[in-house]
Amino acid sequence: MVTGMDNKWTQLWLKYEAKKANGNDKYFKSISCQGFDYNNKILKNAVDELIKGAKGMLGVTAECGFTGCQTAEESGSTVKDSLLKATLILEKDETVAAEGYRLLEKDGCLYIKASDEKGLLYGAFALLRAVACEKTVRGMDKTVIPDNPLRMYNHWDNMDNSIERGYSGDSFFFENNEVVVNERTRDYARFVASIGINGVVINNVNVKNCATWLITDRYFEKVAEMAEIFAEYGIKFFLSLNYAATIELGGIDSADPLDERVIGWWKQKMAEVFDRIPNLGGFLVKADSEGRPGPFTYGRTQADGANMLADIVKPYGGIIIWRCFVYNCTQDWRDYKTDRARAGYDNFIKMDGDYHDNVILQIKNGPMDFQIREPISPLLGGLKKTNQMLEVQIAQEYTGHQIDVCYLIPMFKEILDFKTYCKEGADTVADVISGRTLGNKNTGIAAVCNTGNDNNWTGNDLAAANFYGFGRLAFTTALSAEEILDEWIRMTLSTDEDVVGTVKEIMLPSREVYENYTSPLGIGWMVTPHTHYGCSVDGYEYSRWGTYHRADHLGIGVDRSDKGTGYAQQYFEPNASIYNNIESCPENLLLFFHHVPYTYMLKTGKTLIQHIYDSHFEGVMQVEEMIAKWKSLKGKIADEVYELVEKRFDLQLYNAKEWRDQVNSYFWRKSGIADEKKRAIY
Ligand code: GCV
Repeated sequence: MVTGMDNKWTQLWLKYEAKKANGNDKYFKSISCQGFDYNNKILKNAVDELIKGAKGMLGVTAECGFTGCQTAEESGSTVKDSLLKATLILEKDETVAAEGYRLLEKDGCLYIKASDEKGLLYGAFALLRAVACEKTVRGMDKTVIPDNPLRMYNHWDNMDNSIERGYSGDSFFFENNEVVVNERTRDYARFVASIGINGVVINNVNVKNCATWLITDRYFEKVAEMAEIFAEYGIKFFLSLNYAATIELGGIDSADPLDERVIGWWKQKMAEVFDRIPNLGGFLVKADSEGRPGPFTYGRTQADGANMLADIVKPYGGIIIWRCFVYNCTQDWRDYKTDRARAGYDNFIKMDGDYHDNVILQIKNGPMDFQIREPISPLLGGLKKTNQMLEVQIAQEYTGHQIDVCYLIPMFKEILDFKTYCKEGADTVADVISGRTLGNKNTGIAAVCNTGNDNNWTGNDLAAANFYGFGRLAFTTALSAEEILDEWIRMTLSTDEDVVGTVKEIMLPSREVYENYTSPLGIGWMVTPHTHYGCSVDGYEYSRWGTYHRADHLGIGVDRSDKGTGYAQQYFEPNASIYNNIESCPENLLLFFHHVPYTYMLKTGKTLIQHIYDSHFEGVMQVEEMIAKWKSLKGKIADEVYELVEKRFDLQLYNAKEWRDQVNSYFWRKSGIADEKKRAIY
């Protein structure tokens, strides 16, 4: 376990190891700055990073002559001198949009131009990325403006230092019910700032026990210290809030959002909190969900709850991010009418337009819960007058626990590209969450993060591609999953073309591979209850969670058409009709929307049952191929990484075989239909 200053963790993609210069070294000889306040901490951090990167990657000791910079005293030169001889110029340029940057090479000088310090920091990291990827900066003229206003990581860390759905060790934010601030905090901030993250929630949305007290004197000092470090990297600090704090902290017998006592308590509390934690961006709230308290208890709406808090934090510039993961988690499995998939939309759509300006509804990508494949939540774009944020999960809760390799950026691309048909010309999910659809500013994207205090941060070294990739994609939605992966490999593993190519071959299709050996055609689940790793076909079939596959001896799937639960009708046309009709429904979502006979003929010319058998055999074969590819890299990447990943691959193969054999045997036994290819099924 990492404690105090025990600096053992890796530097991920900011290793700053020696690189081929390709002419880049000459630009890093001396750095100057024009138009920015030299004492600004973000600027200072940008410069420190440039100096460190130039030294490590290019062997150049950058001279830097302006105040606020680490080497100012050493160099002893004046600002004026430094401007004359500078090769790298950080320049204020009001024409560059907020948080954006322009990298420009001109007359032998390189400029990082930005209108604010955050943009400058992102520009510095972009330049270092180019150097790390051994791309020449000569002739460069590139302007990049972030697509999404809010780009956040949500951590589900608990104060006892466990992490809900964490697969990379324990929390580095908390230990023994205390807030931990050390060098690792700073490194975390550097990493996430380097990929453009500008907001972080440090504690679990299930706010219990000591975490409720994070908004009290008990923790203010440490929390403010952490928030200050984040601020120095352009990151707004957020906390998850216990909706029932009035009861648990305030001694009031209610959390009714319309009760004057409740409102009064929160007013006083927020004045205190924003005073003590100046860099606080606001709060994330999980209410009326999975046992968490909320306004429903008092017969109030979600809007009543969110607006009450939002109005109170507004004077401090705060926002309330309100999660839409509200559903009946005590369902009777015999009940075919209640459909968990419907719940988000049903609970939130009727109050569209009622949410105040500084409320953002945070919506999981699918209507269920981060399955390997599910449709896009119809709330995204369905809400026409409400600020929306997309929530995805890079913690691999249902996608292999960072044991199995599952590069998720292709899935996130699919989600962002989905056409909701909410507004002509600006109707993709990317449009909605960037603010292009509604012209609003309080929008964005958040991921449930996959980090912990393991030395390599993400348990499996390859899972760091998701940690890296989410930020890159959140900043620039148009980047392809391959471009992002390419960068990450070159910055983290090696710039050797063979390594780059082979790792891409392993990772790019890994989501489909995982899908092949787990639950078929969008039906989801079939996982071991509670842990959510490994196969258990009926694990949740007779439970209260609303997550059923409804397999019988004739077929499988949930009828969510107009003849079933009607979920398909929550979409705009033509999506509603496309999903409603078994013939037009995308086949990879077939079992999500329809109850389908095993003998149903798919467009591939295979029956459904044969598809299930084939995809499961194929999935295991693909894992075997991935492993062979990985083994070909021995000696070409760091031994430590090679070996750790190799061990995880052994576990993945075991897992894949269990899934294959359990799923195939289950459906063979249910259907009585043999595999055409007569392979081993039990
Ligand atoms: C933080 C799922 C997970 C829970 C998680 C919840 C949520 O149900 O299994 O661990 O709780 O989603 O997103 O709030």
